[in-house]
Amino acid sequence: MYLKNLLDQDKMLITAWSGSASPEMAGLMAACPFDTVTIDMQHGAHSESTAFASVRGIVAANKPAILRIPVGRNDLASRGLDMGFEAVIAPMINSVADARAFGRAMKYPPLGERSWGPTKALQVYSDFTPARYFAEANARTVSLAMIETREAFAVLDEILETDGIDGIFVGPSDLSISWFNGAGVDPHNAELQDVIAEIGGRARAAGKHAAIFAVDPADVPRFASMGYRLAALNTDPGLMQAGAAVMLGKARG
Ligand code: 3PY
Ligand code: MG
Repeated sequence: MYLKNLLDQDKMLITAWSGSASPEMAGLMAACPFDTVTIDMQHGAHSESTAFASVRGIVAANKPAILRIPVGRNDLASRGLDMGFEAVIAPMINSVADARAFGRAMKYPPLGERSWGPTKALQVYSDFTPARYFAEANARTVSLAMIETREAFAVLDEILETDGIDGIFVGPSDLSISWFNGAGVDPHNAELQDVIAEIGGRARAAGKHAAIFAVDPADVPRFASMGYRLAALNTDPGLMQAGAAVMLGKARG
């Protein structure tokens, strides 16, 4: 099922987060009971070739593929869609101009300026003819603007109204750094939870998707109660460490 349709079901979706530059690992995560897999090109080790090579394995597992681009790389947003990613997360969207530039790269006219060339997407989704892809792409592709600074929070409503922006994705770690002016990384800070709740509520009130990164599994139900409907659950190294701790603990009694 397409991500857009999964999001329309209005239940909390959980995405795996692939930072290791390995299409095999991304495919393995897609085979786990996650709802989607996100390939991270901002802080993850993925190159363009490992990111693009990951799509087929994710789609083969019948899961939507999501891409996080590096800061300001809107060229990779449209290219990622061309390669078959259904959604793109853009970090550090701190102004309406940032949001507008991201939205333009994600949507064909009249909403944006995306250029035609979804060759790989048309192969991956064999139910699409070029005409049908063009007709449906603007409604089906999902653009998520990362809200992770005070500057972004100050213009949240304007970002939510920007053409081509389908929703927001909160980065609680960067938001904590910005909110407390560099005092530390504190994504679980109590004051910050009120800010995160307000962002989720305002996104939903504007009719937009609310997504967020969860460091701990216990964060996910709390974020769901704030209106979020897509959460990333830590990272592939994090899963490995948590799994190793459980298995080694049992093995060593
Ligand atoms: C953040 O918490 O700042 C993120 O970008 C999560 O990946
Ligand atoms: Mg961040």
